[in-house]
Amino acid sequence: MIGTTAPLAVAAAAATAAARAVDLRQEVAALQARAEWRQLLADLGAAPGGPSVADLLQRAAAAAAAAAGQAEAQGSVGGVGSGGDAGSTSRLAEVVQQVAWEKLHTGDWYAVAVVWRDAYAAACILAAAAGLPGGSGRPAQGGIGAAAAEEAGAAAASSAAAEAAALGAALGALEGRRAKRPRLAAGSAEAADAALLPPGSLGPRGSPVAAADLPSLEAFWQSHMSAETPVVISGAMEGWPAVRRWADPAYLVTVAGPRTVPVEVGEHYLADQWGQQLMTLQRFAAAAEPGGSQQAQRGYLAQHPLFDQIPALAGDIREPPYCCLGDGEVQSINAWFGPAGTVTPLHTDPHHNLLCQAVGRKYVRLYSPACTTAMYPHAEGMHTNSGRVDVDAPDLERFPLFAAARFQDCVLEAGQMLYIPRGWWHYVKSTTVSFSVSYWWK
Ligand SMILES: O=C(O)CCC(=O)C(=O)O
Repeated sequence: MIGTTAPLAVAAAAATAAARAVDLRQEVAALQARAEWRQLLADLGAAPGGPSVADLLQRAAAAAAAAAGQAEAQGSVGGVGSGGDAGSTSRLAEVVQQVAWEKLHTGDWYAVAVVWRDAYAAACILAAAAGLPGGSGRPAQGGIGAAAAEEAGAAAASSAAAEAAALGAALGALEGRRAKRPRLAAGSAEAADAALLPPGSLGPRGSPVAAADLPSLEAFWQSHMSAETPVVISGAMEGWPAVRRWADPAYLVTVAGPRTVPVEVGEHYLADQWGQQLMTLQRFAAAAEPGGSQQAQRGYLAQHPLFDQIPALAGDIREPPYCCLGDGEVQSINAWFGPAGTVTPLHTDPHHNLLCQAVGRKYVRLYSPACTTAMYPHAEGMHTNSGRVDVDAPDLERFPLFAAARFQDCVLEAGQMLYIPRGWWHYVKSTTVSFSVSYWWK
């Protein structure tokens, strides 16, 4: 009960908290009555490691309901967050969160049972309920009376301010990361690569490919896959051991040095004097280093299903979750490994593509399907999906429409992946030793 000398605002806050406690008790009771809740407990009961988690969830929900009952009876500003039951709710919910989190982050994402997502969500709801009204997940100080009410109010306000400050700092950091780089900044890695870039690259004739930091599946679907627009995705290769391991040629040699791989030799696959050679990965990796013979010959281990051939290397890569969209059927996973200067000429593919950069940098230029005429595709033969224009030295007398075609371009860095929508024309040139992995899916 609130003391009669309590200021009106504090009395109002206490009344609001008590009303929230009533709401919450009803919410928790409703949660427990729902068919989904029962289903969740049943599914957990059948999942490996799930029965004890089902038990913890039930106890957390019961403690939340009891705490809401106490708070309602006391008219406490602590809401569900006051008293021992709130503490139990929060501790039990935290354990469930931790167990579910472990399950969600172990193994391949698609192999994790859906029940662990639901268990995690339910635990978050209960943990949030335990922390009302501060929302910190910890029981708020408080009880009866103006002083306690004021203290609770001040604590909530300062915790809210701290949360806002932390959020502001996080957003600031994100904005900083997203800040647009000047195109070809002097002294940058891009500037160092500039000698290798085809004319017009990263300049006003093109525009930068959109960038996104670890977009959600929904955002990726809405803004890129269904909209058929390319995007450079950062932050989605954090779990790839390849990014760290493959930068060291000695690692590749240790894992797969004696294995024989097909290497394309020549300017690119449309050029005269182009051919293929078989050699060991060890020999190719050594010669692909700067100044090595493969750089001079433009040797390229290109579009090769290396991970079927050498499963030990497949353990270093992770299928991007975005590949589950659409029909969600990955058609092929290919390796692209070579020295600086390898070229894949303008072409289109009938698949969605995520080109994942594990090592080094690549320049990529993209033209939408609307530009097909300006790409001057080969009319017949094996290469009707390839353009006749040489992007490095375009013959504008023969191919005049090419000059006006608008494009998007980027330099893909290690740890980034580029989404190339189905049917988009792309030209790719490595500007350093480079190792990429492409995922093609329907
Ligand atoms: O990385 C490359 O050289 C070409 C990649 C490509 O064309 C593709 O993934 O479709």
